[in-house]
Amino acid sequence: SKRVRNTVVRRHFIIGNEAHVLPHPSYPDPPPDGHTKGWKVFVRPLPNGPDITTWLKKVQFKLHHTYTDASRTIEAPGPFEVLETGYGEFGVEIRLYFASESGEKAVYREHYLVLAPYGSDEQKAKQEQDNLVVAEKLETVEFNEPTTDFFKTLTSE
Ligand code: SLL
Repeated sequence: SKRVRNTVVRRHFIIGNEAHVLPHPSYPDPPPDGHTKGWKVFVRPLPNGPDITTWLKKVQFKLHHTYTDASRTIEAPGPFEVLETGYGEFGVEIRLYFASESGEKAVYREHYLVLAPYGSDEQKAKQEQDNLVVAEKLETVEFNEPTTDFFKTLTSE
């Protein structure tokens, strides 16, 4: 299909995780043997940002091979997130799939799970007190010369 020449469309979103020491109300009690942390990995819009499900249709999260069904696929409307318990940190392999009219291949990102408090002593103390660790980053995808149909989707928000 036709493409919009000399045009780049960028979209921003968040990839991150939150983590808690178990037990915690969001996770099964008792946790599986040896599991000390509960965590959630997610792909989400910016706070008060535009909907991302117009252009983002599916997210595959590939967990460490020690998990059963390590590949977790979430279709729009999501939420694009995986809630789990475990004991260790690892890199989550994330594949983003776009609206079919885009003709775009999936885009790959890695998010390294952060389960332990980090930062200054003060920041760590607060994370311990709240029993909440959050590690988020701003991500960008760039669509270079999008198809005319996908361009309409991207700009109709
Ligand atoms: C580590 N390199 O040893 C890492 C490996 C393993 C993560 C982390 C439990 C999986 C399950 C789990 O947390 N696996 O029992 O379902 O720190």
